Order: sequence, then C-alpha cells, then structure tokens
Amino acid sequence: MDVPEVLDVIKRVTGAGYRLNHSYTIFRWNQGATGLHMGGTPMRANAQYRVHNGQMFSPLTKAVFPLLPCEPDDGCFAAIPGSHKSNFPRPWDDDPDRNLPLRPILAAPGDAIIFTEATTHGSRVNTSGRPRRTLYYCYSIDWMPDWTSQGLTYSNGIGELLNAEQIELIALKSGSGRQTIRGSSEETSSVNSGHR
Ligand SMILES: O=C(O)CCC(=O)C(=O)O
Repeated sequence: MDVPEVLDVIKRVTGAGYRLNHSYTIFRWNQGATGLHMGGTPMRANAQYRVHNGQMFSPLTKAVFPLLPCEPDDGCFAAIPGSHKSNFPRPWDDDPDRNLPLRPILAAPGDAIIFTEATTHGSRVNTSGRPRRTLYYCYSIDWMPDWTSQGLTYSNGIGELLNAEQIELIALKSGSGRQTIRGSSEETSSVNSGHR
C-alpha cells in the first residue's frame, strides 16, 4: 500500500493530499476478461485527467501489481493509449476484442502499472487457460470517499495491522477531518495533514 516509488507518482499527479481509496484483487481464467470502461468523455469529476503548464492532475490513480507472469493471452491488463484525453465518447462497445486500439500492458511480478482511472482500460481475454492474479491499489484525492458502488468499509481490526503513516494513508479527510478506523487504538484525525 505504501511502495515509495508508487507514492511518489501518486503525490505528483494528485497535486494535494491523497489517500488509499480502496484495494482489491482480480482473478481471471478461461475466457475471463474485464470489459472496457472509462475514458476522457463523458467527463467524470472523480476520474478525470488534466494537464496544465506541466502539472498533471488525476483524482483517481491506480497501481496494478501482477502476482503471476501475464501474457496478452492470459488476459493481461490493457488500455487505449491517449484515451484519458479523448474529447469524444469511445465509438465501440466494451468488448476488448471489438476495440482495435486496445493495447496489452505487459508487466511481470515485481512490476507495477500505474494509470489514471480516466484512461479507457480493462483487459485482454484470457484464452490461454492459465490463471491471472492481480492486486489493485487505488489512490484518490484525500477527501474522496469510497468511490465504488459497493459500500466498501475498512476491514475489522485493520488499524492494528498498520503503522501510523499507513493509517493516515487510508484515512478519509473530510470537512470535519475525523473518521474512526475500527480497530485503531486512536481515532484518525487528519484535517490538513494529508500527504503532500
Ligand atoms: O486488470 C484488469 O482486468 C482491469 C482492471 C480494471 O478495470 C480496474 O481496476 O478498473
């Protein structure tokens, strides 16, 4: 959750305080694929990409960590280059096989792929039958709550497993600046103390 090289990038593109918004894993096997989603258009306040005078801004940025070797036919992560700047909707449906500009992004265990959520992304189709296992760590501006529709919550006792910096990293900063992380020995109070 706090690989320094990854956080350096997150810090640079988030431009202000940031937090680990959520994390998950994806497991794919025979014919499994992630349908394509996102892109510069339609514009979304919580997943956009902008650059002004050399300053990039991405309010939601993800790091993908492959746990197994992953070739294109294993259904590897894939994206459409430049789609985060698109001023027009993607003209195709969400099927990876029907989006010709889709490119496999190859990465091995030990690598990380970092991308703005505004990029059109998904995966290639797993036709090899070999399993694909991947971890995702999703960083947002520090006042963005869980942005999924899944009602995510902190795992019970997570505060006991993390150090103070890691608790700060997952804390949601709000107007009141205070949110309890269950299992933590102390409440997280974090107004204006976000990572810079
Ligand atoms: O790696 C994949 O299968 C796609 C992941 C994805 O679409 C996402 O994390 O939003």
